[in-house]
Amino acid sequence: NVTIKINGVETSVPAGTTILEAAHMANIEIPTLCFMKEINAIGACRICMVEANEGRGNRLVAACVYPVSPNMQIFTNTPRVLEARKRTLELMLSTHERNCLSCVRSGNCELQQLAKDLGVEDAGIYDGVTNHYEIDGTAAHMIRDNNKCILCRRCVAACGITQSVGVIGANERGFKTFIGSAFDMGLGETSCVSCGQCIAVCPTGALAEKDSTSEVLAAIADPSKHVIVQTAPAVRAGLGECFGYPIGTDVEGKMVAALRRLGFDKVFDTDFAADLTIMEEGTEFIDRLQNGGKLPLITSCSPGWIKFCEHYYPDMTENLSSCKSPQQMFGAVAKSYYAEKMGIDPKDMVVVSVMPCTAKKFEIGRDDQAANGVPDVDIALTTRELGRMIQRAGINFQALLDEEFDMPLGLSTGAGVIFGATGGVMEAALRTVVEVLEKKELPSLDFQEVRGMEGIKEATYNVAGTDVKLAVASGLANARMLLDKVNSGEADYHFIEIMGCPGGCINGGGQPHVSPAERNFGDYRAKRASVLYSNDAAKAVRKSHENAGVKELYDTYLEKPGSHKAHQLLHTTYVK
Ligand code: HC1
Repeated sequence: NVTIKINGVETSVPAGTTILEAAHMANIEIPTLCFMKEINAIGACRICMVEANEGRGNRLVAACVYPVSPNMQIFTNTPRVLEARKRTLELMLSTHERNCLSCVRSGNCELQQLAKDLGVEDAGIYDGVTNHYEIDGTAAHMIRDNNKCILCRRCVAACGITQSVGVIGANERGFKTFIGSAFDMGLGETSCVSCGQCIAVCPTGALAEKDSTSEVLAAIADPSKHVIVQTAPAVRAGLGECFGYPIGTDVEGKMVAALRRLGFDKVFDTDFAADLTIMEEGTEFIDRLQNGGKLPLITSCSPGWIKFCEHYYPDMTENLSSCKSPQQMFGAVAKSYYAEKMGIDPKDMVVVSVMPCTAKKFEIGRDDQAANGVPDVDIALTTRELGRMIQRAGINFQALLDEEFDMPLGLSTGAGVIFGATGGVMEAALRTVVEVLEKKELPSLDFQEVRGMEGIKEATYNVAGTDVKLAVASGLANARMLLDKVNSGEADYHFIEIMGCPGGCINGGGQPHVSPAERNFGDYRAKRASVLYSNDAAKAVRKSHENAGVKELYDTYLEKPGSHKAHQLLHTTYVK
């Protein structure tokens, strides 16, 4: 350890710690606009400047990259520091489109917050020539508005390093520099996988999901439409953050109440379809295991991962489960089984989904996702969009009393809800597959080895005399590492779960933005995941094959898992 002083107060931190980390340990948050822990220590934005004295007088240094040294004195709050930050910010603002009133990030924009904190009074003092960019709306899920970009390059790091996709970077040089795809192609023309991790880290409104809230409002206002909504597992673990609840608060009941007040005809749960997915995918796994099918079987619920597989590992698409994602299974069942039950023409139904994910916006428009001759799902919203709709409708979210989902598509088990955390699909599948193969009840339903936020997890379970080898990866750079091990023959798993976003859907690209301090130093992913595991533990039924609603669906409509009708509605195909 080394002893240093921060603002005159002595403290001791591990050698090699950066000033930024040391200050955090001493409960002082130094503002950052580009820093991302472990992946983007480039010191580009110069907002984290502090004064450091190593015996040669005070010098301004960038706290995110400058390491502490013995007896260093650090000053984070002097007039010189504040002036340096303010000046840098004013320069950024001089080329930033400042239409804060209508910006989607107004109220939680990091740039706006800093301008307020630093007392930037007239952002126009450096005004002069600026660049003007076309908004890129070519991708199904998001827009890029470079007029609001501050060139922090966090999106570039998220895309290239976290996700190993790398379809964006800096184009041109100097004053003309802008972030975009190679040759300035539209994002929709590249091999972007729609994960939205770039949006999650963007400090401003330069990147945002495509907003579909007005389409939803129009559908609700149309009396000829029966408009139903489904909510993904992870939404209940994130939505509360839009209304000031601490990270890790379960707001399932309030969310249901709010959706009813927005005017949806029925409020259902994607978790129902997650249970259904386990029935289909579990059956597929057992079939492949026992009949020499293609292994490892790889899960198919995460559309960012599916697109990644199709673009970057086309030879492995045969390993993918043919199951549609729960979002899509829900829509297919709603527009067939439920529509028939209710006597509604599927053409008059609008299925809206609320997802923690931006790739779900892309998924709804994929080929082979319209089992009933109409799209399985019509509109996919992110958690953030739902938050905005509730806010705009004037619904006092905090004051709402908990309400229950509608039946029959609102019934779910603990296995369905843990889908939203990395390892959850695997655990849910194991609860069913092990019981089916061993023909007896599991003594414990908790498969701890596949829980937790590590990027890659491995486990082997002896199931009915066979050692079943499993792996779980979240985040696409981790997926790449795992798949390379499989391809090289270094690993021979039977079953793999892959989720596109690090930590799984709880950290999806459509979840509420978290502060830089939480993102870099907090454990927001684990806190959100704990909501799902508590929700699971509190359920009376925790195994997908014991979901009474799913059983009835098979008994009265689909016949059995893997049936012809189940295949027609619930399975899909991939492109190479
Ligand atoms: Fe997910 Fe899924 S868990 S993909 O992570 O399989 O988005 O939450 O809805 O479809 O159920 C997301 C979450 C979600 C699907 C399910």
